[in-house]
Amino acid sequence: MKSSHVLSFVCALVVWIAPTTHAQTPPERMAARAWYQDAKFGMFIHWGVYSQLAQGEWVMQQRAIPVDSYEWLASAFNPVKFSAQEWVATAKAAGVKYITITSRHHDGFSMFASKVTPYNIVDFTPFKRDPLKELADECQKQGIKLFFYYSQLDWHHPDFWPRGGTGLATGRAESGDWNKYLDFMDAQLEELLTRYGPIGGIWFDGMWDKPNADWRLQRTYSLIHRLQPSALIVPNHHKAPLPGEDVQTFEQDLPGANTAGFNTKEIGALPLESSLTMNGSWGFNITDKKWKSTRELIGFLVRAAGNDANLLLNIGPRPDGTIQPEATERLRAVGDWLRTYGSSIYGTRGGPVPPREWGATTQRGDTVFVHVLNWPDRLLSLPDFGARVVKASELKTGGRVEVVQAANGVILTLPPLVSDEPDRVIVLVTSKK
Ligand code: FHN
Repeated sequence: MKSSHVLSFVCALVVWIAPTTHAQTPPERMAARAWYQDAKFGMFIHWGVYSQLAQGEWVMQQRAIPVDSYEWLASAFNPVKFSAQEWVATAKAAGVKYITITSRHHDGFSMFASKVTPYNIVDFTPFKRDPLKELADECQKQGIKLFFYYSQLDWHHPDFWPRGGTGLATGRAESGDWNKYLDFMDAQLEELLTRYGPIGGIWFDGMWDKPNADWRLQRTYSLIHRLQPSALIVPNHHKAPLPGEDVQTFEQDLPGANTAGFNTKEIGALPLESSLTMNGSWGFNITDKKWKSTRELIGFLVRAAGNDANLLLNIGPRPDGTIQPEATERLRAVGDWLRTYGSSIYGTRGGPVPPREWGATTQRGDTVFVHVLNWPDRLLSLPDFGARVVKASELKTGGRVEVVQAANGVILTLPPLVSDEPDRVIVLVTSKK
C-alpha cells in the first residue's frame, strides 16, 4: 500500500471509530451548542397527571398505584387555569432563555396530542387542549427556546418489558415486546419534532432504570438530528457522554460533584448543565416547604456559570395550571438580580480561577467577572491566572476597585459588604502578560 493510501485509511478509521467530535458535529448543532452555552439559565417544568395528588411525580411508584387506578386519575386532569402566555411571561421575567418541560414522565402519560396512543392529554382528559402546542407557540412569540423532557422509562406502557428497577407494582401483564416499545418512543419523538416548530432539543430521562438494555440510542439520536438538525440531545443517564449527545447534565449537583449520589464525577467535553429543584421536589408537592432562598438560587446560578455550566431551575406547577407563589416570587427575584448582573452571566464561560469556597469567576473575552458570594473581608487575593489586570471596577456601581498586581497573583480591595447582597461582582479588564 502506498503511504498516502495508508494515511487516508487511518484518517477514515479515526473518523469511523471516534465518538462525536467537533470535526463530525454538523455546524448547525455546533451553533446550537454555543447558543445554549451563552443562554446559561433555563426553567425546568415538571407537570402532569401526578400533580393532582400533590406528592411529587413519583407518586405512582411510591404509592404502588396500579395502571387502571392511575388511568382514572388521568381521566380527571383538567388544568383550566393553564395559561401558556403567563408561564412564558414568568419565565421571561426570571431571565431564563429556555424552558424544558415534561412531555411525558415515567407515569407514561403524554402531555401532548399523540396519534400513537390515546393515553394523552387531548384524547384522555376533559381538558382536550394541547398545552405543549400552546407553550411552543407562546415561546416562539416571546423569544424563548423550548426543550421537551421525554421519559424513556414507562410505568404504563404494556411493552415496557422486561421491566427495570421500578414500575413493578402496576398490575401490567408480565410480557411485552421491547422493540415495539422503542418504535413507539421513536414515533412520539417524531411527533414532538414535527408538530411544534423548531425546538431546542430533547431532554431524556429514565435509561438508568434499565442500564443494560439496548435502547437503540444511535437510531433514535439520528432520527432526532435528521428531523431537526439543530435540536440538542440532553441525556440524564448519569454517565459520561455517549456519541450523538450534545449536553452533559448533572441532577441536583454542580458538574463533577456527586452529592446526589447518582451523578458521574467524569466531566466530558460537551456543554454542561446542572438541574436543581427550588424546594426538594420536581413535581408539585404540597407539603414540601423546603424552599431555597433567593440568595441560594443566585449562588447556585453563579457557581454553575463558574463551572462553565447552565442552571436549569425547576418549578412544579399545580394541577389547575397555576404556579405556586413561593416559586414565582423567587423567579421574579432572580430576574431582578439578572437585570443588574446579567452581563456577568449570559454569554460567559467558566473563568480563569476555578470555583472556590468564596465564589467563582466567569469570563467573556478579556473581561473576567469575579463573583464574591461568601467572603466577609475587604481584601481578596486571586492566584496568578496568566493575565494582567488593566482595570478593576464594581459591576453594580461602576466604582473603581483597587487592585495590586503581586508576584503570584492579584489582591483586590472589595467594596464594603452590603447585607443581603448575594454576590459582589468585580469586573476585571485584563490583557495578556
Ligand atoms: O426520576 C426523575 C425525576 O422524577 C426527575 O424527573 C429528575 C429530573 O432531573 N430526573 C429523574 C431522576 O434521575
